[in-house]
Amino acid sequence: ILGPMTPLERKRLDYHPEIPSLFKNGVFQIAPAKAPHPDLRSLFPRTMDQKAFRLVPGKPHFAPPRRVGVLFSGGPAAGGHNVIAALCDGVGELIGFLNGADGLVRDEWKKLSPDVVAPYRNQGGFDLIGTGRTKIETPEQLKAAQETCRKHQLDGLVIIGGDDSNTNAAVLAEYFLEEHCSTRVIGVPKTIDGDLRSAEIELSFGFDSATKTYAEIIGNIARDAGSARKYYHFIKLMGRSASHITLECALATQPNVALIGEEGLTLPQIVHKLVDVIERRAAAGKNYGVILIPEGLAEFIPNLEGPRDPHGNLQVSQIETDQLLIGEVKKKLKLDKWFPQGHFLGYEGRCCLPTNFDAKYAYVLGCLAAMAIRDRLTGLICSVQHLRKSVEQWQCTLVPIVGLMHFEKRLGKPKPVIAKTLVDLKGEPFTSFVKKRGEWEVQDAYRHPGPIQFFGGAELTDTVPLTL
Ligand code: FBP
Repeated sequence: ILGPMTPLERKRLDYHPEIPSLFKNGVFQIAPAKAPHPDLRSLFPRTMDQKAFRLVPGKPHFAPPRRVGVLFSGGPAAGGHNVIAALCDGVGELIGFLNGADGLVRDEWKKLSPDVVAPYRNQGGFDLIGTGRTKIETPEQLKAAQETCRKHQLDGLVIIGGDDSNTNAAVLAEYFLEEHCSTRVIGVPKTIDGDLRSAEIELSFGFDSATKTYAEIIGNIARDAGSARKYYHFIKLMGRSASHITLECALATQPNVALIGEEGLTLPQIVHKLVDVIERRAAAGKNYGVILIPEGLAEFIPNLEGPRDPHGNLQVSQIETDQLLIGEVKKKLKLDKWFPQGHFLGYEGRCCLPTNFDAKYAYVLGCLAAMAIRDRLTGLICSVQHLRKSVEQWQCTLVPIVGLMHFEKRLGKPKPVIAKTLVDLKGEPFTSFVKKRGEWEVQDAYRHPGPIQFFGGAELTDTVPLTL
């Protein structure tokens, strides 16, 4: 499907993501793992007491896993193709299931030989094999998935996904053990939302590229706002329930207001806040501004309903929260003239060329998944810690997925799922934002980060997310 590559895409093929040397001279050592919720025992009897496995110096064995399957699940995130590239480099034969878990259930796949993977190295998107949001839960789906893995004699299956997709990975790992199917299942943390975060998982890949893309556009809009001096830009940002993306973009661009859903303000309180800032700015002669709105704000507004995905999540990207707020603010404002503009930044950040950070991080996650399958591990998710430090200092561990799960009401029923992590209102990223935001309301302090850079000094090309 690919058209001729642009010069930049071609140049990115030459980028070689760095990996910690422990992948050449390391082995897994058992490490303590978080105790899972006791009520999960009946659902995960075989994977419940799993330990974690940390990569430490040691004498490695080099026999790679023979056959591995891989699939993307959920929304795209930049870096995904590098997980596949690392698997392709680290396993005997790789096949990719098409369009997410559906490909596994329906046995729709394609061979991922080095030639096929080559043009996708360091490129954005998930278009090599596609993705989907199917939840594997019925006995028929589980059986079909197992039959596919047996038919292809897979040593391992790698599921690249967010919280719901890694819940799928845990369910499959348990089921395969129960059915004596020898395919091992390993999860890789992906999502631009940044909500697959915990003491065990520092960040998912894709967050850095998405937020840098949005921050570039917000910075440009802010400069337009300060130039034209007549518009109020209400910018809704993707990120489902959690406001991590909005917080990261706020720290990067310093808008006049950035709403954080987790603060729990009611709709009237939000409208009151916005009207107050707009009127104070008007009194200072400024009839323009930039306001960031997390799409997940919709989840915090009581009685606001909308469509839900197969996992039971409210599809907040389809709710026009920016327009809702513009309408409510307009009703309360006492200004003669006021020109709001609504924007939605979401899909434009999921498939960009990955930043160096995401290109490296995703490649390392793929190396870790290949090694886990080689060592016959299952029901674990790849975790890389110390991401702020140099790649050589990254600490690579496999963590039991069951330990990250809790019970949540989905479509009216309690379901075991990985908990989405919201913005920590006591954490350093949020508290440092709170210290500054008052200054940004009337006095313009916009920052303009500009586009993602791939060439130049490391201070341009290798920055890490500010919220890290
Ligand atoms: P994942 O959690 O699957 O990575 O998806 C994230 C996301 O991009 C959200 O930010 C957004 O609300 C949602 O996907 C949009 O879903 P869809 O792609 O189905 O429109």
